[in-house]
Amino acid sequence: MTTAEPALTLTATAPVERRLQIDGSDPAYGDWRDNLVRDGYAIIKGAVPAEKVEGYADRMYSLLEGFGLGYDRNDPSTVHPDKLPVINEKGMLFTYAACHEDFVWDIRSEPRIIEAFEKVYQDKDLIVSFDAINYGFANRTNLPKNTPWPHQDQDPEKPGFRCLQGLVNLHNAGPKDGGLIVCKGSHLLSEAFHKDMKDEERIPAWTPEWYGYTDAGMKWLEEHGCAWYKVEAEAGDLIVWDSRTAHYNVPTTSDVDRLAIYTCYMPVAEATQEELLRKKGAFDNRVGTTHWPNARNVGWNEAKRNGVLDTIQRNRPWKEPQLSERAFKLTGIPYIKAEA
Ligand SMILES: O=C(O)CCC(=O)C(=O)O
Ligand SMILES: [Fe+2]
Repeated sequence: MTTAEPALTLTATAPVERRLQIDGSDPAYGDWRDNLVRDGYAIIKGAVPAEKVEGYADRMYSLLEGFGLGYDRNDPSTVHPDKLPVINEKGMLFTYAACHEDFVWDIRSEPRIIEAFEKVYQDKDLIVSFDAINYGFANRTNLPKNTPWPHQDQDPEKPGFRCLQGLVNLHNAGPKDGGLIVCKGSHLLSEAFHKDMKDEERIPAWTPEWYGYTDAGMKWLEEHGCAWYKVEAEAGDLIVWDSRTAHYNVPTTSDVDRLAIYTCYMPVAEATQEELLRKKGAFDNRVGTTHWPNARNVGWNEAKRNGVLDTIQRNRPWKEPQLSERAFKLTGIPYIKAEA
């Protein structure tokens, strides 16, 4: 009796994709992930569809005009603190529940943005940060100076690639336009940097997930061959960077306002139940977080102008968001386990 040999079939299998490690062990992907691994940042073109970008920019301007303080997007002389809600010198609008405005949530829910983060983490169960939004006005005559604030958004005690940050530009960001500036390659040197600098005096940080570079730190980066690049991107592009990458933002020197929405996601599996509960509290109260989606730190809505309560106070967004099922998952709320 003869037994038939099983037919040998060769099936081509795609390489198993795994979470990016950004430690020299990642395979080449032939896409923007290779740039992220090498440079510490990358650009994902057209993450917001071109036909939607202008509408988002319009809603972002309308939010400011809707405060009724006199700001008018078509009149540069109205770029004045008296005519605007409280926005800091770096362009951040933190309070007035602005981080939960409907257009901000609509951008956070854009499928191509979410997909970029799914690709990096190889995980579809993600949570999103409730970040500030950024107005980098062109006419800065009446605004305080935005001086360099080089930093990384990660605790030096916790090395390795832990969090991917992102932002979407709603206007083009050319060489003269304001926006993100990064120290290329500094992510891979972060561990060595902190070993060398551990005894140096630190710039005070309000969260452990932040480290500010001193003059000595900047010199170290330069001596180790890291150069600073102003990231150029078009309206609708998503810029992502490793939290370890040294960065800050620069004011515009052109006549184009910078309009940016921060979009940072991480796997819900990397957040504790306690963090998810705190995040739910932040959502319910319509307050913000940092770039870290796990809501280790949450913000507040009370706006203060020169140390005193602003005449305008908002605890709910001007326009409440309508969350899709996907967007609601990004709040982390559906992942909270019922108490036993
Ligand atoms: O506005 C930017 O481009 C960067 C903002 C930033 O680095 C931060 O808020 O930590
Ligand atoms: Fe940052």
